[in-house]
Amino acid sequence: MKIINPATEQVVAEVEAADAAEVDRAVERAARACPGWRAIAPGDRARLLRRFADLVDAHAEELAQLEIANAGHTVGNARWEAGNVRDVLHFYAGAPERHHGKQIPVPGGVNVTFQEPLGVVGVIVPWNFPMVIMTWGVAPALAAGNTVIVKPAEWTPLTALRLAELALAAGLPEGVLQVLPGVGEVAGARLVEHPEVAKIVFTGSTEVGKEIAAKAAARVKRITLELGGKSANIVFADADLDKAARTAPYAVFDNAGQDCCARSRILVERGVYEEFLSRLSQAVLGVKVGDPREESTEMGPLISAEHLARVSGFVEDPYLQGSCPAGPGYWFPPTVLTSGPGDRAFTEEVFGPVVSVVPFVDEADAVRIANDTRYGLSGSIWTRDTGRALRVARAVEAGNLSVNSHSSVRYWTPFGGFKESGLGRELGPDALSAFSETKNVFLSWD
Ligand code: TXE
Repeated sequence: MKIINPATEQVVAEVEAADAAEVDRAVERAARACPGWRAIAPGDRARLLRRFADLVDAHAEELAQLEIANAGHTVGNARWEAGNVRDVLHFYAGAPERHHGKQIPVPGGVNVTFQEPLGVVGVIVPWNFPMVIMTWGVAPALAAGNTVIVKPAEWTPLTALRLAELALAAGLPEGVLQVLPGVGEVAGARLVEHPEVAKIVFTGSTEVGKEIAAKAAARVKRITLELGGKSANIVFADADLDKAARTAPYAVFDNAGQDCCARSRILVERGVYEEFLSRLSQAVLGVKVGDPREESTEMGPLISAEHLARVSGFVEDPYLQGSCPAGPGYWFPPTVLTSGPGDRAFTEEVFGPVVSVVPFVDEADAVRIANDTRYGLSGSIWTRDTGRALRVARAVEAGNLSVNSHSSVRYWTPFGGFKESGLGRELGPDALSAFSETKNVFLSWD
């Protein structure tokens, strides 16, 4: 597979694609490594994960530069991502000594529960946040005593491969963490179908997610799914309009809109719609799009020529467009649309720097529009009325909401979607239970 820098269209590496037989061999290695990994004393497993995190920290700039060259991320984003990988590894390194069972008194004895690892876990990763999304699956899976095979996205295997090297350098035993670049329909599909793979963690499109869920159901295989989104950013008339308008572009144009949490529908209370639109337009025209290596750049390119064509297909009659480089590179300008539910861009996940802005009448109308989607991943609510903020937050069908803010991700809190945005939760302490089975043992004293 040719790995292309999306900002320059230059080939940065060539990576071999694993076929089904190679996946089978990796699963065999992972299964062989399982008993040894789970037998390591919890404190020692924790130490190995901490050492892995420390090595990520020591190589943070290298990882960030690799992500910039491979995924076109801005330098600010890429550095945040390397830091997030370190933090997530440290967070779950605290788990092996704490993730254990209970004792439950029962007549005639006691029941004790154990948190048993599942075995081999497959983590299928998309191209939008390659090293971060990989780690959200890998860290809790390893901490809970599983071995892991990662299938990175076709476009973006480089940081995943480097992380696997760092894991080995940290002392993780051979076979505990493997990275297998390959094509989704070949390597990814084989991981999903392999009988020895106990669980699949998948982040990607809702369509492939449904296919994986159906295949996994046939074997009652465990799954965690993080799928698409079409999140609403709801702005009430009493909000700090200046801040809401200034920050709205970053809630959707960050990572060039290739973000499942992108607030790609802005709903504005009718009385302040025109004023908001004018302030938003100024903010959008100010977004600096260009060389992702420059510190001042706020938005980089799209991932590929195919994706650029797909995003362009959504935009017919823009209200406003910012500027972007002409090429080479897969550039698309920050774009504002004012067309509503009749427009495909308002209902489908564009996954590009395109935002639709529409007015609403009252609170009930805002909630109705926000929920009128098959997705339910995230969203924002802007108001100075705390009661209303809470009412709307409870009424919006989404897994991650923020009030007077656009942030969605903190690694010690749960992350995941309602409806077709996914199944299960990642991050936070509860993610560990998605990587273990509870075993209940009765000890008789008679
Ligand atoms: O995703 P795919 P694509 C959405 C977004 C984007 C669209 C398409 O709207 O425009 O999906 O992106 C692997 N069995 N999101 O085509 O195909 C594939 O190799 C097993 C939202 O890149 O779902 C890659 O590693 N695996 C999203 C991963 O699945 C398969 C992030 C994702 O690829 C497979 C990315 C198969 N049959 C895209 N087919 C988010 N939630 O953030 C593909 N893969």
